[in-house]
Amino acid sequence: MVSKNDSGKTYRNECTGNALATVKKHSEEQDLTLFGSCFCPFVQRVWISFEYLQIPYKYYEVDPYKKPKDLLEVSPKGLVPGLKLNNFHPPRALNESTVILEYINDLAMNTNGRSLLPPITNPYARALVRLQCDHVNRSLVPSFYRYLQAQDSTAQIDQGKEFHQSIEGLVQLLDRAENEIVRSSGPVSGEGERKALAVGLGLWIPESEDLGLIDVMVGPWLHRASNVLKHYRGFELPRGEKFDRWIDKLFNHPNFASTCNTEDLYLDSYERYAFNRPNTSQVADAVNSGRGLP
Ligand SMILES: N[C@@H](CCC(=O)N[C@@H](CS)C(=O)NCC(=O)O)C(=O)O
Repeated sequence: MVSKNDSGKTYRNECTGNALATVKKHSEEQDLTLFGSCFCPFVQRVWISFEYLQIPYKYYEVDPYKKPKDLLEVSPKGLVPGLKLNNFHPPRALNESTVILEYINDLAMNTNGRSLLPPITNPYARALVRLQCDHVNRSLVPSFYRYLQAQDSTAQIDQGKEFHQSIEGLVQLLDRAENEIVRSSGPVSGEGERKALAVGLGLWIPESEDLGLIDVMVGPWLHRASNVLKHYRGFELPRGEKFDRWIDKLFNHPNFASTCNTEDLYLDSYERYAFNRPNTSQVADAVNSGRGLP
């Protein structure tokens, strides 16, 4: 068990590293404004997708714990991400990372044809991806916070196992989609056809170099598992040739990497979770009281 001292650090409110360079490139007014916070994995989901889908946006850093008025106008609970739609008069807004994700994916499909999902002509493939995303939202994400907030060593061991199992559960769903969509559709004429079948299934598929919805849904937590959980809980991601290759492709994908901060920002920002300081966040409060995440 890794034991570190609580040095009283608080969350950061300015991006660093690659993420800062991306913020600077997206500081001009646009039809869409992404209200984000540098440390937030829910924001990162949406941010990666904006980059991948090549939709113009402005990134606007806000402090969701201070609940500024402009954030509350776009996100009723004052949670990030929020999305402001400036081309309506008066402007409209959306919140909830998963809803914003589907919205900008629809926008992209209608404007430049890009998409994070399998084609609409393959409803079963799309449903399998949504099953993976459902698992991430209902199992993997809550389990990440329970593990990070667990204080005594028995609870940390139990929650660590649960988090690990949750990742294994995702791997099973990734394998299922690969087998049912890419491998078992009868003889394929070649590499090109296999690539076509893999569209929207994401980087898990060895033939694919394109991000899929599942990659952006889960990537931010796997990344924080590799730095925050490793630092505060001594956690190691599962190993194996296929898993390692997926993680490597994901973390090094240009659209993923361009939204990542330097590691110190994550370690500082998550110290309050690791020591389960009271009133750390609505997410932390929900975990402590056994309620569903906000
Ligand atoms: N269900 C929301 C969760 C978003 C969320 O929890 N964001 C955190 C930052 S990582 C937040 O805004 N916290 C502010 C608070 O706890 O008051 C989503 O998917 O967008």
